Amino acid sequence: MHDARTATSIGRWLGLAFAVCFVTGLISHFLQHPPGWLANELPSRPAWGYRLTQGLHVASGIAAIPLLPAKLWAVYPRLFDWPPVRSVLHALERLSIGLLVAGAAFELVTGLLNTAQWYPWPFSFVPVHYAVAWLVAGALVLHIAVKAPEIKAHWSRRSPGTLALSAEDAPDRRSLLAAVAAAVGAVTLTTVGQSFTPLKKLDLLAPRHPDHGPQGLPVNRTAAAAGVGRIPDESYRLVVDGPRPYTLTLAELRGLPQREVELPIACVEGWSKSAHWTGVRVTDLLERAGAPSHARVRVVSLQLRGGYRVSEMSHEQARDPLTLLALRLNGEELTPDHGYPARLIAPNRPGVLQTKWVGRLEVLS
Ligand SMILES: Nc1nc2c(c(=O)[nH]1)N[C@H]1C(S)=C(S)[C@@H](COP(=O)(O)O)O[C@H]1N2
Ligand SMILES: [Mo]
Repeated sequence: MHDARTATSIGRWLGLAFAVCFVTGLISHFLQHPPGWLANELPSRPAWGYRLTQGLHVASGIAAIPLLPAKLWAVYPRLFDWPPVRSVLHALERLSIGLLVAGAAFELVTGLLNTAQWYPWPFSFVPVHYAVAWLVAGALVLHIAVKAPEIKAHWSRRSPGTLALSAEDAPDRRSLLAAVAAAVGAVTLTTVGQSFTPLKKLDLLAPRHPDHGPQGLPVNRTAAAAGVGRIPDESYRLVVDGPRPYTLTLAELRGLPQREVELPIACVEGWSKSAHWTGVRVTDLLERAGAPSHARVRVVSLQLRGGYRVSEMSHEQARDPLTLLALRLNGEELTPDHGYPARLIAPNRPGVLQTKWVGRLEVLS
């Protein structure tokens, strides 16, 4: 069970999980933290784009959690190879494996704790998780390149390298691989329901259930936690700041043409759910302020403190007919926890950028 065939069998599943996790993580990351040159170019379609990339990111990361220890267990006797280093090149290769193992374990642990919104470390999660992802990707490509001849020799059961093994080893390996597959299946089936809602009945282990929350939708930060409480109707104002700035009362906002859209909230922590939203098209509000069609837009919450009180939209996201300043959710007025009296809902955006308790739209030049 500690031979190259076992390592190859588990390794290719682990490699696939890491590849999916890396690519979807990059897409999700750029949708949440675009570099300057990309900030006004983010696409608003497909509307479910972020829901898919972040759902796959979290699911592939969770699937990798049983795969990584299984792979390490299959190869650990090699840690004690003698002599420990045969050449400078060999030393460098072993060093890169050390980096790969430490980085991979770090990504899976920090990612998993992030899904539970638990940050028991002094550093900022996003930049560190992102930087280490590149390190792991580089070390993994190097590892696959170095091991390519061995991987090739043991790719299939009928590969020449595999045939040389004694027949009585086969049942042990089959049991091990079956156990690993069962573990991956179990952790996947009991968590994907947090975003893949057809399987929500099986969602037993994910921190969130897509149905649990006011108006049938989970809440990450409640109004109380954000320190906004219930905003009184009489004092609420929406300020639209552009070439022709104006202010609307809640009654005026409710008097504007209302649209209904179906869009998901997809939280970076892994849960997502589609909902029906009713409100005023942001593009109509911007048009009235005389905003140029190519302008970026900043959305500012009435929340006074906290990282997610402000978000920005590319012109395409701001002008998409699906993008609403929503007043209603699933046929009812928003509850305070969902952003009463008005919150942003836009296609292909991370949940953290779907700003609640919106008080201001700013047209950026
Ligand atoms: N002003 C403000 N808006 C916010 C947040 C926040 O902390 N403050 N949290 C965001 C996060 S992380 C998510 S996932 C969504 C969740 O929306 P919901 O609570 O209505 O489901 O709101 C977003 N909007
Ligand atoms: Mo979120």
